[in-house]
Amino acid sequence: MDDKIVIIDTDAGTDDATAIFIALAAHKDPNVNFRIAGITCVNGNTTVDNVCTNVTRILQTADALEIPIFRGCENAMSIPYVLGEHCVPYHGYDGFGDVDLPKIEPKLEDENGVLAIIKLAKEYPGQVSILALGPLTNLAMAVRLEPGLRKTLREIVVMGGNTEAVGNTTVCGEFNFRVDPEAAHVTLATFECPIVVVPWEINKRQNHKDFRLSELTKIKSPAMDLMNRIEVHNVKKVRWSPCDALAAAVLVEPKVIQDSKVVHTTVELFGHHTRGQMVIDHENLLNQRKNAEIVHGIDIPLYLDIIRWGFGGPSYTLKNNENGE
Ligand SMILES: [Ca+2]
Repeated sequence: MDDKIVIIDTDAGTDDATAIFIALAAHKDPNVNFRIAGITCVNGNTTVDNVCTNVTRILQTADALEIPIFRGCENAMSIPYVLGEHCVPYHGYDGFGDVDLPKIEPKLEDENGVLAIIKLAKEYPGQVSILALGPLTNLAMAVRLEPGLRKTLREIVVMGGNTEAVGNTTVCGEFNFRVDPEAAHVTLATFECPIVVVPWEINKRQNHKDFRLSELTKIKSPAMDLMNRIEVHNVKKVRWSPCDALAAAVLVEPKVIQDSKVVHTTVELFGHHTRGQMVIDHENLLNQRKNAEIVHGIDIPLYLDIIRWGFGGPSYTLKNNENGE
């Protein structure tokens, strides 16, 4: 099979960092058919400029600065999302925990991230998988600029949306969808490739804080050193379940999905309380195209093996082979 060519679209974010380290492990592992062609940055957890710096820092840490980084959209397609006045962003104002890190300059390509998605999709027709870890502004803008894109991607794996109307940003809004509901709507309605959605609720049901503190913290690797610094506040919180990491694991190793359902889904744009909520046609009442596979259950031991591997632990592929899989 042809290589899986991957574009990571990110609003990094400490959980994006975990996801990107998993993708980088796949990129570097000769046993995994996975190559990162570029990383596009988008406004979300922090400003797009901070995201560009954070992604540069991740690639520098992984000695992978040959992967091109593109600056994408600096705001939502329609109405900018403003965090409540007294709210501190979950990943800190700079996305990386507001800790004291050495100053670095972002290493960016000249091209905008939206145009880079279009260009790479044309360069590798039918081969490009998108790992979407932030608000979907870049993707939606790309398909509006180049409608042919809706048929030329291999797949999109999205961290975002919700299945039970559980919000983490507003009462009914998951962060990535709520920051740019129009972009989430366009993405789900327009792209015709398989779309896998890893919703908020599946992350909310997990807590791997003990694993994080007792196992991951002790791994000696540049990636883990960086995570131990930028997650210094997040690991003190009640739960540790890095949402974006699960989307990365799903893209790298689809066997991590144990339960999923293919449905028609869309996004509420006009509700006072429900703007940005993902709406699933459970009973097929709209009789519309089933446009997304929603992940409901995962193989947790395999997922944790993949996270370990992302930070320099043993390859999860070797363990699977030992098990005769
Ligand atoms: Ca993210």
